[in-house]
Amino acid sequence: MLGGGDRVAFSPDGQYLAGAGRNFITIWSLDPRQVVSRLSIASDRVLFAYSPDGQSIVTCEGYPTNALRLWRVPSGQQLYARDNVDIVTCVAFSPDGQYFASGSTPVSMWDPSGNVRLWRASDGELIRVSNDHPYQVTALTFSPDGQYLASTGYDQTVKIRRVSDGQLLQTFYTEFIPSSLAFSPDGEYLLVGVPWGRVEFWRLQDGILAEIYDTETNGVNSVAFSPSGEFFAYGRHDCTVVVARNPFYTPPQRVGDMNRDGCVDDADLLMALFHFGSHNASLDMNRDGVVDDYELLAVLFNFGSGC
Ligand SMILES: [Ca+2]
Ligand SMILES: [Ca+2]
Repeated sequence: MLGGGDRVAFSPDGQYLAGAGRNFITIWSLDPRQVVSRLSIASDRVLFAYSPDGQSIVTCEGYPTNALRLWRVPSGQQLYARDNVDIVTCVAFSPDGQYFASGSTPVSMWDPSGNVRLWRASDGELIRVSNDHPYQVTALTFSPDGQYLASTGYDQTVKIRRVSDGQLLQTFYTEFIPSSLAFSPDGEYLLVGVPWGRVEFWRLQDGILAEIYDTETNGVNSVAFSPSGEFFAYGRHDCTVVVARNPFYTPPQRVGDMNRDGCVDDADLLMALFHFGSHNASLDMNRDGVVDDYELLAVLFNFGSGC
């Protein structure tokens, strides 16, 4: 069906499927099942990414053009092209669709121009180039709030830059070459996949390597979190996907659950009563500076919830 395609992706709304083949990307609609458009690519190797609103696709060609193009989809109209962007190895859109970032292999080892590029999606203007990884960039990803861009590569570092001004905020040094990155949905951890047998949790608040998984992790080439953050998953070279519990997941606090045990009951009611009028910040659920009738009513209206 895909004509030798090596990349596929559903549109964010699930209505279309895009598949990369040699010299083209095909867009199919799922209902009715038919080809909607074909994007012509001047290379037999191409990477692509959907914009978050599903209205466009960025494509990154290999040799000889090394071009980057933005397309309107599903119509397949090309909006612009930028040639000679090194050999792009990874591409990602920001969550608001305003930017996309590309990582690449420098044309030469001594090319000092940098290989993490930030582009404005509306017109393809190059906003910034960062010389963060002297060799190939293997992965990059935006934080869920779109404020940060993390990248990694053959130099065995992970760099986190602020998108607004490009300031380098954090550098993590990894023991092996990472293949993949994913921010936790709350933005507090960065998951780093390492093909040589590790999945690492880096805590962003203080830059600590908070957890390492090194069993059943040989050949990790992709990592991801579930949307709630309760689980994480990684894909391995042996075509196995492993799903595991996120050790740092904290469930959202239930309204009225003063002692955070997952159940609103008499213990919470007594806490609301005994601390009525106090300024105990941990019990002040609406953060207005005082434990008062708001907290008491929150317990009463949700009494029995989660029990
Ligand atoms: Ca409780
Ligand atoms: Ca309050």
